[in-house]
Amino acid sequence: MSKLNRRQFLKISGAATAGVTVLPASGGFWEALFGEEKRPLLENQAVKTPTVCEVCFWNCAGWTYTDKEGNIRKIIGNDKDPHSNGRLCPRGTGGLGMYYDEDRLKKPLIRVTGKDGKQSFREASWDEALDLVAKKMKEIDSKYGKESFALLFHGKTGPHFEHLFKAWGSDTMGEPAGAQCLIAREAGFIATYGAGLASPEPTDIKNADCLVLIGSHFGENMHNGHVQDISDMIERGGTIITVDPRFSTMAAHSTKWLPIKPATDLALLLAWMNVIINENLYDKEYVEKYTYGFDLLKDHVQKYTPEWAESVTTIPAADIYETARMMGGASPRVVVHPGRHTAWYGDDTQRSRAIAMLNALLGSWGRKGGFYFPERVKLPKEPHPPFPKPKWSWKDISRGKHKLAIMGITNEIIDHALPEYNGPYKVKAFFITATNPIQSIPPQEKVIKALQAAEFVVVVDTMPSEITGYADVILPEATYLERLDHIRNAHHRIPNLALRYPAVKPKYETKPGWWIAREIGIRLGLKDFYEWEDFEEVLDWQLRQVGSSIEEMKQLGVKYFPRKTPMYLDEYDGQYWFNTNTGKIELYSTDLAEWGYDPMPVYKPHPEPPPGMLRLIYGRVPMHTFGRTINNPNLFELKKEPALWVHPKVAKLYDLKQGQEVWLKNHKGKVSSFSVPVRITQRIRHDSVYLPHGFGNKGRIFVDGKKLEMSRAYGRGILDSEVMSDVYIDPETGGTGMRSNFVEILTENPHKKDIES
Ligand code: MGD
Ligand code: SF4
Repeated sequence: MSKLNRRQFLKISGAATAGVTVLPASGGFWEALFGEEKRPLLENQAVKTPTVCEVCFWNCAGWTYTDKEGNIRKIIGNDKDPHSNGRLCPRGTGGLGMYYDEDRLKKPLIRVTGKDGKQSFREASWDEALDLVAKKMKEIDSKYGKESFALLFHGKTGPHFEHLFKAWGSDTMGEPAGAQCLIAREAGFIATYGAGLASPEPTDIKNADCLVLIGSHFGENMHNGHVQDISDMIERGGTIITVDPRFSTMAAHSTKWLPIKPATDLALLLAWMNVIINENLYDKEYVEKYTYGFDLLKDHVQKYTPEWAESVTTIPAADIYETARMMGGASPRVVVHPGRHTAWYGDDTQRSRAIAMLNALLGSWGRKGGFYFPERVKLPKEPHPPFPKPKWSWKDISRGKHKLAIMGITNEIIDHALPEYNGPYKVKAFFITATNPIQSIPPQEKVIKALQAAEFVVVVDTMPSEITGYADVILPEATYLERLDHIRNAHHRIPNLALRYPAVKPKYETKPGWWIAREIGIRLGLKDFYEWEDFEEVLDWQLRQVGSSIEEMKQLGVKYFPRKTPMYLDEYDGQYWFNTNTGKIELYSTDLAEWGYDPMPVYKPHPEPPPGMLRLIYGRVPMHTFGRTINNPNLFELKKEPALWVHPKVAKLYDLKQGQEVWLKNHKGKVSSFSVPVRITQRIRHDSVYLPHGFGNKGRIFVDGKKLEMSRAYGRGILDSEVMSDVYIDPETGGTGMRSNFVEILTENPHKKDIES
């Protein structure tokens, strides 16, 4: 493949170069904000405040610049930040659009009519809205118990509400970043190494000679620091192997692209292990010293030959041999990347296990150029009385069925709110903050049914996204640029802390999450859990325990602390004890065996597209994070709507023209609400279509008779979740695989009759 220099790569991967502001120098958004006059911003005219980006969950640290009139003028990266190295991605640079978006929720709202997602609200004071929330929480408690009030959350605002719920006595909680994203990956690595990965993943791409990406579309999904490491790797001439049914941005810069048949990745991984073991390409000393079950694995993979895998994956056996040898040749400086959104096919823990095991064979876990051992600062938690013990919690809902459910499983919490659920753990009310389950927890029909059956729903959001239409009370949160949140304390090469501090006062009548949670807590009689007035006091106390302070962090933004333990395995003199039953890396998992799961991954075929249908695969575009950015005025300018990628053969079959608007109908007859233009391209396999996630917004509420919606994003593109009727449950974790949904393309508007009538 062509060799690109770093500058070209970043340009392609991000549509704009990471670290260079994407705001137009003149016109468009800038003009809309500040009028015709284009005022240059001088350092001495601005106040510089540290922030941590919330546009995606890489959480880069940066600086906001606020001018004398109190306008936030720009956000840039913090040079000291290991997540961004001083360069924000286009989404992060455009993050100030979240603050300036005129469609934002501005005041607390209380429902006045029914509950079908389109109904009416009236404005309320904070006191009235918070009193109502507290009253309803007490009511639900007295009728069903506190545990029946479930919390769904996401992002940095989540911990404020977790604290509230735990202090009150409910631990019925979950986030889509678990079951709909990375839970299976974490479980697969924990079963192998006794350790998960968290974020940012401790991949030592900086020092790697070979990087293998299995469905990880870096550059399109962002992950800023890693994109920078990869572009350096490209410059160094490293080997990159990308496995993807789509010729992704990363595939375009890879040494080898393997256009795998969707749903068959585990077959490829097993065949790679077969070659690496049979051709003695594995790291013998490492495997002998640190692993358990090698001989069992050797026997297990014998049947998974590259020739067998060719028939399953459609990747030629010769390519499987060649890429296995590339990995073996680079061992241990190889990263077989674990990915992040791994909720694909319902065998996701086993696929992630196979990735973990392949890394172990290559000797890359804990090795330079493979995976380093990350470390974080031991930051004490704020002191408070012990949390009361709930009678039941998310663990009772999920752990019996899924032994590796390491966090609340959102879709199971939702199942427990359905009218047909008659068991002991009934969910009767929801508190939903910074997540939009209508888009993110398919199947959509179930979520809607559960929300409609609930006796009370509170939504804390910044935007009138779909979920607000199902609320009884809507509480408008200030954006990340206007509020304090917990200190970012991520695992990293060198332990470090980063501060998010408000650049400006909250706009309109919005309030920060910590304030909302505390006010509810006080109304519930939980004063002992809130022995402070302002969350800044908590942060300052925490920082002082580790020798810093808010004042210092306001100057630094990011502060480093010394490592206490070695970063690589070799520095432990063979004394390393893995946190597994055997103390070794488990190629044969003793836990999985004991709990009745496959102790080593076994390939099982997945559903195939019915005749005439195509598999729906989905992902990200560089300018947007799920649905949270689609109305952001800056980012909307960069990407207004998605396109449906279709292969020329499919286009011919349906007689499609480039850019033609189409609708989708899935294998259960579910039709998309809106249309999307087609992009006819060789870059996608003929058996699949590709649709970026997060578009197709149809949130619309009425406030005192006036329509409130995300005016730019409303109705643009198709939401993938709308045509996801089936999810495949990962038995080990309960995670929901979403990639076995199938669609046909409709060229006529299926809603035409409705419109005409
Ligand atoms: P977002 O679109 O970020 O995704 O799932 P979600 O967290 O539901 O929705 C966040 C909501 O938070 C939006 O309503 C937004 O307006 C609001 N919001 C944004 N910022 C703030 C804030 O500061 N405070 C408050 N209170 N609200 C805020 C993400 C999840 O979705 C993930 S992590 C993955 S990996 C999965 N991806 C995925 C997919 O690709 N396809 C499908 N079909 N489903 C998916 N589900 C998962
Ligand atoms: Fe923000 Fe981009 Fe960093 Fe994500 S990768 S946190 S959007 S700057």
